[in-house]
Amino acid sequence: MKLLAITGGVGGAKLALGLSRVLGPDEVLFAVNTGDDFSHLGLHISPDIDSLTYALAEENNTELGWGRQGETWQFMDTLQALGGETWFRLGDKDLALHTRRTQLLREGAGLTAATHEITTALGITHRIAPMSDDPVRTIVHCDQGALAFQHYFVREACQPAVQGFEFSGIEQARLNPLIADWLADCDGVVICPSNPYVSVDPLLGLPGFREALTKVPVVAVSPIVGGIAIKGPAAKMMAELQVPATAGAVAGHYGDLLDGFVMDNSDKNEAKQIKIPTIVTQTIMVTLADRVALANDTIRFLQQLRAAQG
Ligand code: FO1
Repeated sequence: MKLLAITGGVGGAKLALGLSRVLGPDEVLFAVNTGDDFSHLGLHISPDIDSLTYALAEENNTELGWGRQGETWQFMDTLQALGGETWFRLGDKDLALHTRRTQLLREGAGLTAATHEITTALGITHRIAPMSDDPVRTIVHCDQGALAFQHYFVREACQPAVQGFEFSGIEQARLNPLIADWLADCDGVVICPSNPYVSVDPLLGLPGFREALTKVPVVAVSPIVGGIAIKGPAAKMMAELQVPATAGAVAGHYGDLLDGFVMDNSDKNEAKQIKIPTIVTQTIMVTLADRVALANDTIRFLQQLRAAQG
């Protein structure tokens, strides 16, 4: 089974780790959102690439939900003492990764090549494919005006009420050829349990990507369980966009793109109302075994859908 997994943020990275334990590097490619990227302190920061990188390297900081485990914060403490910006926290080891990426980009490497250099150095064998090497930046339109994503998410701590999203640069951005080539001969696509608006929609908005997905079965794993987002502001955003914070509303958001939908056991009563094939299982991932079990459920589901498509 050769799959493309679409992911962004911590929730998606959890399932991605599970998939990486079940499928080898020639069986799954991770397509990652770069709309959260920004330039900060002279560094190119790619948070969703970092979340996935640290998850696959099993270096992720599970307390913070971002960055690296076992961090020290001398850079931040010293920057604070020098009057620098410290609202976006960079651990000392994490800082080295952003510095290395920035240096590679400055030397002319694209984001894909820079990411490959870094993931290889961290012993990761699976490929992480940024959705594009061209810049796409998520702008959050909210009651404070238009905010760059990290200003909304970190500096304002997701407090502003969202009105809509804009992906600046997306019309000119080219879908990563690695992803396009993979899609041309893969067996299915998994949309990991990521925020549909800010982690998945940037990929779906890339010229040609949505069309390329129609050739293979696509399943999405709901990031909403029992009316809440396990991680992050998805449920809050849905409420502010006057969308019910339900798994069914996530399936509706993706519309006719989906061939199947994976929901949590706690939402099984809702499954009946969903018009596309649906499986109900445990989607809350606490342990590595949970991640692997959900990966196996999702793969089996795709295999069934593919067999049914003939
Ligand atoms: N999120 C926070 O809430 N506070 C931070 O200080 C913070 C720092 C940070 C540094 C590197 C990185 O890769 C991610 C970081 N994040 C932080 C998380 C980041 O804002 C989110 O992971 C994504 O943008 C949304 O998934």
